[in-house]
Amino acid sequence: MTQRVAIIGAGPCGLSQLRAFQQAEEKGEAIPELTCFEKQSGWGGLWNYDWHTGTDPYGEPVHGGMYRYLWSNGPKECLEFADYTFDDHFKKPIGSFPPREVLYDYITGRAKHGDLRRYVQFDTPVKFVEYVDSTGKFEVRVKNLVEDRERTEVFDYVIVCTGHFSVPHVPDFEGIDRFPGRVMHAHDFREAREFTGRHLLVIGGSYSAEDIALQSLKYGAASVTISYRTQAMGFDWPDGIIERPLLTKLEDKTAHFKDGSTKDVDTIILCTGYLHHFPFLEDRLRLKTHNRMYPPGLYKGIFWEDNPKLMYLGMQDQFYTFSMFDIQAWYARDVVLGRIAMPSKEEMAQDIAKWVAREETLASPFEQIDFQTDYMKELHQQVDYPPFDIDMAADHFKTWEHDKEHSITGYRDQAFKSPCTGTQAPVPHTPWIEAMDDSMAAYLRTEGG
Ligand code: FAD
Ligand code: NA7
Repeated sequence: MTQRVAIIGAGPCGLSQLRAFQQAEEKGEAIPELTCFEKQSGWGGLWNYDWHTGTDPYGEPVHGGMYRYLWSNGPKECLEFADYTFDDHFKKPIGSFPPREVLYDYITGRAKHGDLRRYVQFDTPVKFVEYVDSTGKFEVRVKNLVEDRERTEVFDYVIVCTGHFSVPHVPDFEGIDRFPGRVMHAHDFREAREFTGRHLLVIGGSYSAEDIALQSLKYGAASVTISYRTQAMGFDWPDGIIERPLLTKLEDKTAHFKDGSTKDVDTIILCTGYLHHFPFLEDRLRLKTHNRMYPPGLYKGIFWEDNPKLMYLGMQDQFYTFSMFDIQAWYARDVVLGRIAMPSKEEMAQDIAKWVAREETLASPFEQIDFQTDYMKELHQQVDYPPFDIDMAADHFKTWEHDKEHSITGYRDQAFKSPCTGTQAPVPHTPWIEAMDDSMAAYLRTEGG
């Protein structure tokens, strides 16, 4: 009997998974019946910009947390699909740090090319997944939002591709409940111009804090104070941005920090990360982790140790994104197709323990890059994903780290070489700090063209 595979989510991971199966089919292999459930009306996951905050028109929690004026925060060469390169899609070299719409066009371009839409049921969130021991299958309850109707289907495999950057982590701070201005999480940030002339307090010390602080200043905020818990990002911030240790309390508009300093602010943006949150999975199937490079419990970073017929893609903290999702998807596919045999429980546990132990020794971003590169290589060598120069991609990440140290406002003006095609990206026609228009048309415009 034909096996059935449920893919939950049609973001980059879900689309990678569909593409992986489709590639096997193109090579003449029989593939299982695929059904991808997507809660939104469109695909592309976070890259599918959604102006809503809070709940969507159906009362479902809004998934998207990407905002206007979001330019890629890493070189696009490090996320390139080896089986559908930027040259394949854009037919000309493009810059290394494109805005969101360009990457959305790229991801969905491959999906359209392969007519992957036929597998996707939109407006259909997965509400609950249970594994039935007696049948060895999953019962998946979904809701058709348009018809307001639930139904249950049975699957042999479930692949969770719901991402882990959409349910905000919202810590409490003394006095924040009486703060007389706006308090929001990065997940609800959409339009930096809302804060023109404002004094912002951004709490967090990672990518969201860095980018929201920078772009708020770029679009006219009067000042941005970044408050970190563990470590200052320590970039050479432009005038208008300062870093302070952790917020200890708020008294009216006055923020007090651990070093005794204070600052009056109008708006607070919590860039305090996200929760791995899977309320739609029964407890014994649910990955419980914070954002880390190798969440324990996932063999090869994919297979749920207690029940490897359940898979998770893209659940690690990410340097690599789309290319890593592809490699994971190819590997997951090959296990489903029986091309790769799963080892014994003991071997799985040992393999996970080996990676987790190494993760715990990682002392710098460079070591994290090497770690994720080795992880990618290990999976890549076992699947027929097209070859690409992954060492070049790893070097790009290290150069990018240096570029950021050198100039946090200028790193997006650098240009990298493709590890897939060797194509050298052009330098952008407008420096990022001066580029106000984030449309694809503006970005792809060539001088004089
Ligand atoms: P997502 O993109 O989150 O997609 C998950 C999909 O699953 C969504 O379509 C969602 O609607 C669907 N879904 C969720 N729950 C259900 C359910 N119960 N039933 C059915 N469908 C469901 N990466 C980069 O490479 N470069 C960047 O510049 C970059 N910037 C980022 C900026 C922000 C603000 C954030 C939050 C992330 C950024 N990322 C960036 C990382 C980003 O997470 C990945 O690029 C990528 O989107 C992850 O893909 P995914 O498929 O795992 O998850
Ligand atoms: P990350 O990278 O998971 O970082 C979360 C940040 O939030 C991190 O700096 C944490 O500080 C900080 N945090 C968490 N809890 C607190 C509390 N209680 N107080 C202060 N600070 C806190 O999430 P991001 O949103 O930055 O990035 C996620 C993705 O979005 C990423 O892929 C980007 O591409 C865009 P810590 O350093 O642990 O002390």
